[in-house]
Amino acid sequence: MNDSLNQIKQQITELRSLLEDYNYQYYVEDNPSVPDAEYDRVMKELISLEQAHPEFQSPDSPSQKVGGEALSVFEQVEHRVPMLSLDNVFSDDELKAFEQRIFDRLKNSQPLEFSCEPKLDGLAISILYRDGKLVQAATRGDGRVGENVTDNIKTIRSIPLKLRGDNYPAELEVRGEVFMPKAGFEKLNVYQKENGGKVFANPRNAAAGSLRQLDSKITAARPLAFYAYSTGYFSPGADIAGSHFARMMQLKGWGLPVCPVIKKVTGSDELAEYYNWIGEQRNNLAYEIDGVVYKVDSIELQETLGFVARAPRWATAHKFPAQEEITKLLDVEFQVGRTGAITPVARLQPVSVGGVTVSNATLHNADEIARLQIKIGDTVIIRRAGDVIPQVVSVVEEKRCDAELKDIVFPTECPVCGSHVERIEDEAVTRCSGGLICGAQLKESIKHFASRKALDVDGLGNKLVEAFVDLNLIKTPADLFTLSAEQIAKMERMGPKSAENLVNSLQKSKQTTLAKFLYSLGIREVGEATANNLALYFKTLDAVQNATYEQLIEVNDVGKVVAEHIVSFFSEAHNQAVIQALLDAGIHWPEIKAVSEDELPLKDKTFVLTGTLSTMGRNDAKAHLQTLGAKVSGSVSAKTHYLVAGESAGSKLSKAQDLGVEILNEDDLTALLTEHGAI
Ligand code: D41
Repeated sequence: MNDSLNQIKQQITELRSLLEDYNYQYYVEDNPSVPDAEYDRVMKELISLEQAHPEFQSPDSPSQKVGGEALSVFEQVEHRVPMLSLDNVFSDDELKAFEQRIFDRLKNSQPLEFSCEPKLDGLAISILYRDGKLVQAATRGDGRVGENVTDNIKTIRSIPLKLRGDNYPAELEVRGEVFMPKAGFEKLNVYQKENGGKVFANPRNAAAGSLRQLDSKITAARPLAFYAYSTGYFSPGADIAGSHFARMMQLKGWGLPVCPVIKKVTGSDELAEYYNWIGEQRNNLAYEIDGVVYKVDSIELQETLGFVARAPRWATAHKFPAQEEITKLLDVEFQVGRTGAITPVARLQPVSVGGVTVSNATLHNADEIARLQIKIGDTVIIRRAGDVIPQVVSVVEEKRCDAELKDIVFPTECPVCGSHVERIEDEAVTRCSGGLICGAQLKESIKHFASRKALDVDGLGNKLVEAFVDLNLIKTPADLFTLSAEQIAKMERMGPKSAENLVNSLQKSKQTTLAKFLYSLGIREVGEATANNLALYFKTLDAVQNATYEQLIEVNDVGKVVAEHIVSFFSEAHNQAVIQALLDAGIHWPEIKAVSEDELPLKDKTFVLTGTLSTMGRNDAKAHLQTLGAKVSGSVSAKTHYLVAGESAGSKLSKAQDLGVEILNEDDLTALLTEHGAI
């Protein structure tokens, strides 16, 4: 064999062994070491090499056997009807091609009916009902043989032990996905962390790990759920629908949970519409999904189309772009925030994650670095979710090359100002002790001071603030008001007109409210709502400045920690000096009229908040309501006057409906708060 052929053979062997490792970690250990996208890429590379060199093809290559082996500790179950796998499409073009292949095989290109549903990120199981009773449940395994997990499946609350009605087949196999809703997953991980248990990387792993417990009591304590998505074997002659959608509705009638956003559509344009529709709702769904699934609705056509390898020709998954990727950690830099918190930031080899190029990720703090056991030079998995800063999920140990690694050393001095750093016991955060001497803290404080919810200085961008500080033109927020139009006009990208505008908006910002002024000072843990409460309670700046710890904890929403931060802020001479300078510069606000408790507009009204509020946090909403005199309670009772129901509201909403409590949505709440001047 010549050298280059030898090299290819070697490459194939390496790819196979890599995939075998990945498969083992994914299927047997429930602990994937690489993202799906990386697995797919290696598999694609192997398949293309094997196709180009059939002489190296082998029956035991992972390309021939996509799936895992059943664990020997569970009894094995052979599926009477194999559990098929699903092909994927990733683009509209691939979707069109999927539809075209169906037209070609059917020799007919009339628009087809499809049944569509989300692709849940859980694990597939098959449940056998005999005479309406649940008698066996098995994991998919490799599609032919799975594991007997009957005892565990029986513990899942949404899975009925007996079917409803009486027209179900004598024997019926129901197939579907076991998954862990997001909220349950978060709770489980908090519990696991507190109790020294295993923390799961994602809801899929948590679901798989929970189902594969030898002790079903453990499974019973896990928040698992189930949606049916097809049928397997059923008794011949059974009265079962000839359309997938209708069949799902039959299952629903027999008591099985079916995903509520299942929909029947016609033609591939409507498939794409469904994909976009679900994509928009993705973040609001109670469970994790990684795409949608399209199935030709007519069972007769499904049978005509049949399957290739082990995937049906009549169905496909349309995946969302990957949210996890693999890349390299090039370096770690340390950023200093407004309160001095030092955050390690990972500098990454740029990589596209779901269409967005990511080159930085947060490493949070020293504990996180220790937990990840990460070093500079490591290959890492990063995750991007919505608009939040990307995270480093884990290190890919297999790709570690010791010679290239460098330890991450947390600084003992502030990287910006050189002041010593402190880490308070029991706190994860390391802080620079420099206060406003530290350029980084100063820049962030001034940005905060001028931000929209604080003094709202129009036309003062972040870059401009940084340049002012770097040029030593400002050393405190009060110095902003000493800047002349001539000085500003000399700055980069500024001219006489924009300089004049900035001077005007600085002048305008001097007219404010006590609440905004308190918020603008950037006292630790004093957010917008707390500042509002402080202003309403004390009414004057003097009173807030002189408030004792005991007085402060009387204020709604002010706890021990916040009270301590407030006292300590005002006891610092340099903070007092800045406040005086700001007042001297002309910052002022209207006097707050003394309103007696009796006059508060929501006095004697009890509110309960539930679900997710998108424009303000529940804490802020609570504080705003309290400033208007309302009581905010945690549970719904006959004494509740209003329930504010955000997105994904659950049992509190149904209880309130049962009790006839008035329900407000987020818009109603905003209108109410605006009407009474709370926001
Ligand atoms: O939600 C899912 N993960 C899901 C998986 C679904 N909604 N439908 C599915 N339909 C099928 C066929 C078309 C074969 C009945 C599936 C899967 N299969 C599947 N899950 C794991 C392997 C295959």
